[in-house]
Amino acid sequence: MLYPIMSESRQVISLNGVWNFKLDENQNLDGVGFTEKWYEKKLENTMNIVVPASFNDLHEGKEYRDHVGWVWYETEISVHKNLLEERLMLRLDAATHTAKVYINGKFATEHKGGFVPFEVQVNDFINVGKNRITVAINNVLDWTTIPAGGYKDITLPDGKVIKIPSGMPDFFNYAGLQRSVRLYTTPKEYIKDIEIVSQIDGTINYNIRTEGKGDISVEALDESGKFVAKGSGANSSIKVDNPILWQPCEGYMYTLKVAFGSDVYEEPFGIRTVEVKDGKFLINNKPFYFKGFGKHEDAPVSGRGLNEAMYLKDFSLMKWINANSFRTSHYPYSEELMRLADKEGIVVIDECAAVGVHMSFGFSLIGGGEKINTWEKIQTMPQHKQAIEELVARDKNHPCVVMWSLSNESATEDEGAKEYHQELFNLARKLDPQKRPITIVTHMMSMPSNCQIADIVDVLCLNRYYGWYVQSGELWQVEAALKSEMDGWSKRCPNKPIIFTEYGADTVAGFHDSTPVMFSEEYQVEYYKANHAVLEKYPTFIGEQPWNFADFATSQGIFRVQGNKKGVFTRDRKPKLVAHYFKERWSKIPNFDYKK
Ligand code: GCB
Repeated sequence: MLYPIMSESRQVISLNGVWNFKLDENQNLDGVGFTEKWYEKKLENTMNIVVPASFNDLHEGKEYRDHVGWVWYETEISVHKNLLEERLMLRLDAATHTAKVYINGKFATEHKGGFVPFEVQVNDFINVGKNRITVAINNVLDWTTIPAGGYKDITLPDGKVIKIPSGMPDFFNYAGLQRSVRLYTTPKEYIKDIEIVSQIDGTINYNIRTEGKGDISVEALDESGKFVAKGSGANSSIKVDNPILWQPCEGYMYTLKVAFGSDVYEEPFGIRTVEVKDGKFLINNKPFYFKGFGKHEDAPVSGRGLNEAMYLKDFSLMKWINANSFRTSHYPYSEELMRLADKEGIVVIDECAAVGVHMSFGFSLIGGGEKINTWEKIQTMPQHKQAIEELVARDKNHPCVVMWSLSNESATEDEGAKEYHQELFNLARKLDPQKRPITIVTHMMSMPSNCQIADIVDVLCLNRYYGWYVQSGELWQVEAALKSEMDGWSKRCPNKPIIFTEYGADTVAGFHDSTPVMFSEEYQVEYYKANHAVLEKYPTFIGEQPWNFADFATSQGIFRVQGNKKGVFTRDRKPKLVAHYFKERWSKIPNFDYKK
């Protein structure tokens, strides 16, 4: 799906700003707004809300912040007649997690999946003059959604049964219109989609899909806007002489300017290749070492909402600490962030929103709850496939994306995991024009002895907490336990690259101790040293992404102190002691050829 841009043939109109907002009945998963048809007229008794942002932290009170179920957004716009002479689209960059859109009281579209854009042509809904757009959004996750999660029934003293979340992923369930809402126009005959695949000799293969009849011509421009190559036809190739490659930390970007009839669209692209070969992860044919983080889209006040200043700050801190990469744990991040990563040369493992696809995580981890074979019960497959289709459709041309992650910590230790994930792997491989490597990130109970998906993936991405959730406070035990697992992988998958996509220790900024004890800043440093002492010895260990870049909001629980505190930075982006350790460590690890 093309990102909305202005060009000589296209207009973009932002609908961001202050909207009207109303909670539907808390914990009534059906909501009363539909039975009472709130969308038919202007919403009553509303509060102000800002789009884009998560709604949760913008007003006070538990009933508001922890609202479960439907919420209603509404805005009124006035439209000039010229707009309706073009093809007019309404695009919502993210509505988390399920949305129904009404225009002037009429149902226009709906979408399930809270982290990717969707759009609808609105010429038949919009009038010249005043119009009302109403969006109902539901934040409920269950065993059919991606992310997945559970609910349990609670009976109140008055006999009323309500649902409360149970077994949700470890990040606060921020929701709402978290990214931009826009109208945009195209000519009636228009460019639908562009696929770009580059080779490092400067060959650019492209494939352009259009609606209507007309000739297609393309021009490649360099970063200064200078013309460097041209071609024609829908499916062809051009050659850029002496190309400047897209490199980690040097994100050189070209533009493919496509003209079709009266429509013009400009798609940014980089020239680079990625491949997994002989136990190495090659970028432009050179062995790359991942230094970076698992992240979240998370910030005070705006929650998971679009926050471009924070994106730039985070990338600046990543450069300061000598990092080169991150994973979009645990859902696709905003298009603006991905475009910035392209320009900044930050390498991205792009994860679809499949987190929580495990129906007895507690049982597997500590023997708590019931043992359920996830793959016999869970119904996420249709949504999971849609999530992969939408992710690849959105992000396929980004040079920053070097690998797809199809899920985080699903029940990969259970029988059936291989069949479930093989289908998704085949789908992603088929859809991606660049045929990037693909991974499935596994948790601590998915070991060399029982992991069902290790043979499918191109890279083993492991989330491991030796010295935290196991060997807690006993760092001297880390060596033996970690070595035993790593030796297991060397035996089972001798030539497969391994990245630690998560490892970390909760650390409350300002807690210090002369003897490093858990939660102190000193313990966090010692924790990483103990892990690195083992990992460094393995030639196929090709990347380290501590969990997490920054402290982040979670739901409440006895394991969380106002959120997850495993950040290398605090939530307001101040370095903890360990940040200085990583800055020093990573200054000595080059992007390329670290592991020969
Ligand atoms: C994990 C999860 C991540 C959690 C983290 C933790 O394995 O992938 O979402 O936040 O552990 O801190 O427990």
